[in-house]
Amino acid sequence: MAAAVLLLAAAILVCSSISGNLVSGTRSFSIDYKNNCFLKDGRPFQYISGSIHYSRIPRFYWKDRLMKMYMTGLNAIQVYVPWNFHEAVQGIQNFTGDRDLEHFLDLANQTGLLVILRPGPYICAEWEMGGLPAWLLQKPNIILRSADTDYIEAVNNWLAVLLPKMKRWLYINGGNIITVQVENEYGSYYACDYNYMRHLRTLFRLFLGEDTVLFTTDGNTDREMTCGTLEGLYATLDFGTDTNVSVAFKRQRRFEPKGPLVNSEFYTGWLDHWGDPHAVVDAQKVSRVLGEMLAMGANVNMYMFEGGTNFGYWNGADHDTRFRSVVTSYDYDAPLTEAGDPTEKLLAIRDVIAQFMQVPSGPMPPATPKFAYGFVTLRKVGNMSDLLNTLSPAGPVESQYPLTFEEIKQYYGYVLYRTTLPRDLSEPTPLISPLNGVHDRAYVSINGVFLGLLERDTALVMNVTGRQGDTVDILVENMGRVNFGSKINDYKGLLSNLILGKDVLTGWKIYPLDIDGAIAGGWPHSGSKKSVLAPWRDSPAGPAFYMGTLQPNGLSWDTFLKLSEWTKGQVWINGVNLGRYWPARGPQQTLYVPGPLLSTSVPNNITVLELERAPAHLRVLFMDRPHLNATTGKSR
Ligand code: NDJ
Repeated sequence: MAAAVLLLAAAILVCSSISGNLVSGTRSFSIDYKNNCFLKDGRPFQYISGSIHYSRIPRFYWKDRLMKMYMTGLNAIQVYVPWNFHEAVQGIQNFTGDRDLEHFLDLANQTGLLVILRPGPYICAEWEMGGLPAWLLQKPNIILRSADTDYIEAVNNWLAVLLPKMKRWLYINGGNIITVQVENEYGSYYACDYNYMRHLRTLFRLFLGEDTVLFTTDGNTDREMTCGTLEGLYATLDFGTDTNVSVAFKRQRRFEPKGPLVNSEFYTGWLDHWGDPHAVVDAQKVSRVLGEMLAMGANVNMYMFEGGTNFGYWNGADHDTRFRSVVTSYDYDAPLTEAGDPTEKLLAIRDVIAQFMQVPSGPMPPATPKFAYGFVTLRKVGNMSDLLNTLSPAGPVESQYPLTFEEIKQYYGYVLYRTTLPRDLSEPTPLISPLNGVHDRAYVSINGVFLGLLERDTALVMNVTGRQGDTVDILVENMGRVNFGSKINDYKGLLSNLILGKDVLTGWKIYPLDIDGAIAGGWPHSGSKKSVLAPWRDSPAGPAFYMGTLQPNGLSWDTFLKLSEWTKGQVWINGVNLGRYWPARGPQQTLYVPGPLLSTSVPNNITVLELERAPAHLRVLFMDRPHLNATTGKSR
């Protein structure tokens, strides 16, 4: 083992001792296979990089986070491009506002950071469907991440838009992108389709030219490295603090006998799922292993350096033994917190980097100020079932049997399925999802009275009573599509029939719900009269909307929203969807509210969709610190 380390170190020494031969005026970035390193402008170059996802940070804060990364001593950032974030509707791409990728690249450039670009088309990243647009699922048998013709056609169209935009940002063309990743951990996908990878290689070469350094990243096993790598794409791997560094790099050497050592994802922390313990990774371990890799001359990207937030419906999910959705926060226990604040871990990392490179002088930019705005008491707007005229302006789609979200072309959020009871049920009668077809959670009410819920992989039966002809409302929540593994064709809604006693429920009215559209249009705050709800409609149970206002106090500082004793739902402030809350499951207890969202002069509108049960106090609390670890323990 020690010999291996020495050998690797020797290779790097050669690398750093060669003299560069920069042809003046030209910019170059390449791999030096003779001396086992990258060459930038003809000189040996080692990157120390951090992952940051612009899609998880409000644009306003991009510069702040980049500056903190620069001041830690990083010389590069690693960036995913989530396809579905840019092309929500097939054929219409959005690169404006929070999606202005080129502005982000420009800010990084101004800050002095090079870029390792990961344009996918699949990215994993605990992001909805691993970044793939859900409209791909309109082809029911599509084989994602393969040479399937429907998939390839969509990929061709997307990359023909994205990659030409990236070309001028390549370092060799005057920009800051030094390397470009093809696909993402392809070797851990079952398809192992070399034709697909070859096709991507052709596309990337076509749009980015022959001189761009293209690479792949795979998990640290032979199988993954075998299926994920391809000639002409430099093979790198990813691993965390519990991996033996020299053993891992020896594996990379088996696939790339010469060239730079690269850990493309060195895990500084880890992700959280609802219901699991909060993940933490020890700062000392991170700095020790980072130091070990840098001493070998390895190029390292820390995943994540700044995690950010899964705003709206952007969280992904895993499905190994059962479906587990990822929480709203993507804090990741990373060196910069979800709110972009430097941590002890960051300072420890900076100290390690300082042993190898010159870290910029001057103080680390401070944490952005936080404010505890205190309690706001909400009031009920109404039950979901009573608000369909507002929330589903297009009205229902009628169908004998249930249709999926994808079939009615509503890909995210919530859809309401309505039918009637086929017979009197005086005794509690089982409502069953026999094929585990509820994706992912169904909230069941009869005549507006909440009776309970069904949950994918977890609760496939509940009891129902009522009379023939009663209205059955089933609100179905998409909790985020699977982003990793073989189950990424993750259709949402009611995927199969529901059985009530011995009857198959039929004759559905399926209401697509444009909640975000209604809220963006001012609902329920503008023009909403204080409604008087009939007593059974005023029950705290079942899917319902609540509203309130946070009075301006002249500040627009970051804050954290705690919904103590609320059960599960979604929150909007001033029309911005902050994500899901689920304190009952945890571990996340507070939602990050970026300060720039808040008005200093007019009341701030809060809208809550509570899916199960609101507390009697109807209060929410704005605190000056996050609470993400109601439980702790798991680590990686
Ligand atoms: O490349 C992947 C990255 O995008 C590698 N990871 C990361 C974990 O944060 C992230 O998704 C893996 N994800 S291996 C699978 C997680 C299984 C629980």
